Amino acid sequence: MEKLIITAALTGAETTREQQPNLPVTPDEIAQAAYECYLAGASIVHIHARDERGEATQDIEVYREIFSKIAKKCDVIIQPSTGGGTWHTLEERLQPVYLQPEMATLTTGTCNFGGDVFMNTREYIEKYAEEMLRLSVKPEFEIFERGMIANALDLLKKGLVREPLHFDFVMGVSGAITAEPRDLVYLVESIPKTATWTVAGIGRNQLPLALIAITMGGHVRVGFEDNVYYSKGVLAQSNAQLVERIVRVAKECGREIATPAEARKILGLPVK
Ligand code: KMH
Ligand code: ZN
Repeated sequence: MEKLIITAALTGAETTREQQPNLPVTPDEIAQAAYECYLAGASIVHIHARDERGEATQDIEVYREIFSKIAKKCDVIIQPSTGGGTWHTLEERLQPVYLQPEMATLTTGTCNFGGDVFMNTREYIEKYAEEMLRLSVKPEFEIFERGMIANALDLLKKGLVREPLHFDFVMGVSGAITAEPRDLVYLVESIPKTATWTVAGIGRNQLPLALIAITMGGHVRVGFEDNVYYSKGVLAQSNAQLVERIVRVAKECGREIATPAEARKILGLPVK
């Protein structure tokens, strides 16, 4: 099996300091959390920016500051969100792509998201893909429902994305796909054999799905965006603590951990 790519989703748009007092929010805190996760074994950091009030923002200048602070500390792959929060406009959400990060997320369909709707129209899905192609930013398809895979493959048919494709299965969001093992198998069997995939289980689904991915040959995303707990009722101390646990378990299963350079190779990213 290829080495394990661990993504740390550090902040998210929805998680609050009330839910997780150690949530990194300022550019300095996010950069420090990224560095700690890199030291622990993460090769990708998934970034959502926050403004001075701690609210999610897609402001390009805040992303610029975060990227520059992370890059000064380490060579981890920086992957901003184009999902933002459900309340951001589709134009706002695209902003971090113009900083030409190595990767960015791309959700290829609309779904319910708790009490909200996470809107991704076909027009904008294609626009996001076109801009990422033009700026050499590799998309990570955020798959909240099976139909989103079909839309991603449609982008491939239209020449708007290049192989190898990379998918992140986000499982257990209220209103979208559930997080049963059979759901994960179904998603994995629905993508091309040449594609890579990672799984982000929401809340208590994070660890069980990560364990399945480790043994199936997939990759793993953990972090406060998706889950603030270490175990039932016990808050995690940091994003890095969640990464460290995956590293320990993966090694026990005989799965080595990818460095950022090795992750670039696995994902088909240009070597830095
Ligand atoms: N916050 C969610 C509505 C992404 O980062 O690309 C969307 C999200 C996906 O978090
Ligand atoms: Zn996200």
